[in-house]
Amino acid sequence: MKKLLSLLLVIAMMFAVIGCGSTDSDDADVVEEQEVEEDAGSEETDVPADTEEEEEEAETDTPETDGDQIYAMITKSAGNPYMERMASGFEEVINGAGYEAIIKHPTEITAEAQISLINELVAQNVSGIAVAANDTDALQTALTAAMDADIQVVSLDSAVNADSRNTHIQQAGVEEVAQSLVDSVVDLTGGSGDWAILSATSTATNQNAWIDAMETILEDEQYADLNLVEIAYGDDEYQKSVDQTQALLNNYPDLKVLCVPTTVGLAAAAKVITDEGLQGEVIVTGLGLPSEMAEFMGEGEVATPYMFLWNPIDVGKVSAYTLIEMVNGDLTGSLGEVFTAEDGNTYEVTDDGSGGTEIVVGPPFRFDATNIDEWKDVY
Ligand code: RAM
Repeated sequence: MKKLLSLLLVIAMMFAVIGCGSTDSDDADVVEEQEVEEDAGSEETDVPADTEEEEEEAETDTPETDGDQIYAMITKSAGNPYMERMASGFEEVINGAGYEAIIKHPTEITAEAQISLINELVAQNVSGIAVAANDTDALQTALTAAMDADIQVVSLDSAVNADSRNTHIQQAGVEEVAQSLVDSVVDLTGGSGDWAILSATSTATNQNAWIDAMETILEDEQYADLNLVEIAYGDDEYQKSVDQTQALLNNYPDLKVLCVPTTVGLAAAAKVITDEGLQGEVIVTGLGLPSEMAEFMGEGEVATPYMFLWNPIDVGKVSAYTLIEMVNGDLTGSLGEVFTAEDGNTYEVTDDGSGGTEIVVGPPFRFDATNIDEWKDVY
């Protein structure tokens, strides 16, 4: 009987101990969750974990071990073949390195659409985000939250401001692009007369940077006879760009050249000129995708005798190489850093001229009747 009593006592004590233990750990979990939530809401970037336990928990929660890294690209909008080429380069590099790539094409070409996608990706705890921005400043809160959550962020093609990213992947030097476009306008107008610009959206960082740089170049006395009649916006929508081209033709009967620094706009404008049989009278040039523009180029009187671009697939690839280096802790995006990517090329982080850094992919390339057939199947 005595034996039975002491056995019951031992069992009762064991239950008491287990019970206390579980209560303690439940309480601890609640505290930890509260602390984690507070950290997520705080403005600080690098909040170190308070205890070893928390550090371990943070490590298990982030998918940043080899093999399960997720990299995302947010393009400007759906249905733009240039953006699709850029995304394909990104995917190729990320998948080739054994990681998962997510491509998000916003249904609308707006900052708002991009903000909800960024928020989703932060909730998903991806390792890196590359974004072609629809607005320079509007994505700042969302992207800062991403960086605070240890997600590496780069912009590509169209930049966000320096505080909203680690670096920017710049397709080609802004001044070089602007000078190529101004030289084309001078050449194709003969140096004087009416010309217009058909751009993408009025908030696109890249188009605005090219146009600003063109306007600065045009202040020079030597361009005094050129008359820029209007800057119109087709919002990188094909039909809107067609409509804007037709409006410019109606409003400016002496228009000699239409300069279009967007691939969507250039294809639309060249189609209008061709359909209306205006080749040789109104010339369209700018930045175009060879695959979309080949039918409007070539020998003789064509809508577009020549145009410029760079390889959008490479722009996507370089953004992927850059993010991988950053996620693996080998690059921060600071001025002067250099890295050699899987493609064997060496990339340098340079000054972007507006308080941040950038990596320039290459120079703008000229397409004309002599080479368009070679390139139309490439991109
Ligand atoms: C369009 C987009 C893109 C730009 C190219 C040249 O596809 O606006 O951002 O880089 O044109």
